[in-house]
Amino acid sequence: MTHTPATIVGFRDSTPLLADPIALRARAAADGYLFFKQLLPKTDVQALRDLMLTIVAERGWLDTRHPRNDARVNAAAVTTLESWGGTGVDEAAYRELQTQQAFQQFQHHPRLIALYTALFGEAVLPHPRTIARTMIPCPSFRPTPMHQDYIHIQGTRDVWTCWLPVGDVPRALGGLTVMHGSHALGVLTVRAAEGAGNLETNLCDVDLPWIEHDYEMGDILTFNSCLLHKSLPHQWEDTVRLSCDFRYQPAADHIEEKSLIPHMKVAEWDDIYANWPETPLKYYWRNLDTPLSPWDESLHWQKERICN
Ligand SMILES: O=C(O)CCC(=O)C(=O)O
Repeated sequence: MTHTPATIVGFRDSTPLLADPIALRARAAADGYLFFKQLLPKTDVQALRDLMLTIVAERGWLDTRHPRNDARVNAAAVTTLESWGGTGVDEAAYRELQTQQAFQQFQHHPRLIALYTALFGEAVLPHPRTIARTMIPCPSFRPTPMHQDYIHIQGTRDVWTCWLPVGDVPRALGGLTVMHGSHALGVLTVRAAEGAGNLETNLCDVDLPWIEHDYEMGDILTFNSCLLHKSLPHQWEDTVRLSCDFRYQPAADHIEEKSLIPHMKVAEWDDIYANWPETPLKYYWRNLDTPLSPWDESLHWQKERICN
């Protein structure tokens, strides 16, 4: 018999713990995730939203009868759109976003670096592989299945994802939900699935609650790479959901090589940097000498019975 986990609405805000790194790490270790209300200035996130929406608007995917910032879909224009690798847009649109300095440098936001420095208590490596999701509700769209990022990232178990809503993301818009304390279950087996990542965790008889939240622009959720998470159903069929996934780890820990290359190999770094001015952000990780660890392909094979 399978068990249906309970659902809780609303994260506890960890902002007060930023001044107390020991308590911050204790909560992170116990829960597997941390939520920060208004960690980022709204104006900074709005600039990123403007960039992402400009790229989709230029392709005719937004309904021009509404203000661009409302992110309303031009349903007639997206009937044949295929979400490339779970990014929500096609490969060309995703490549254009990935080449933007304003997008790539967002993960170095001083407030994010300060958060992960407090969490790790040592120098931080933001993973060069950055991910954006411009989730356009089109016929081929599928919500992100339940998974652990470790399967896709590997390297050290001390990688934390920053899930950054780029705009308000109420639950009905399909924001991220996490299973409280599930990082303690270890690395679980997977099966093939539709939606970002194309792998879903096999989960049997686990009595841990899912936590959902109505995110406001400026909030961030961060979680350990073994924490189970998924997106909620995208119920607003006329509105795009925008978010980013940035990953962070202690710079001295090992990393799997694919975390150092652009997401989905959408471009080479030289192409991404082609129109940037000179900046230390180019190839920033090469100064850190983070050791490499091998990829374990066997984590992608299903080894257990399927319970859900
Ligand atoms: O935003 C989403 O739908 C998926 C994000 C996610 O699960 C991830 O990047 O690991």
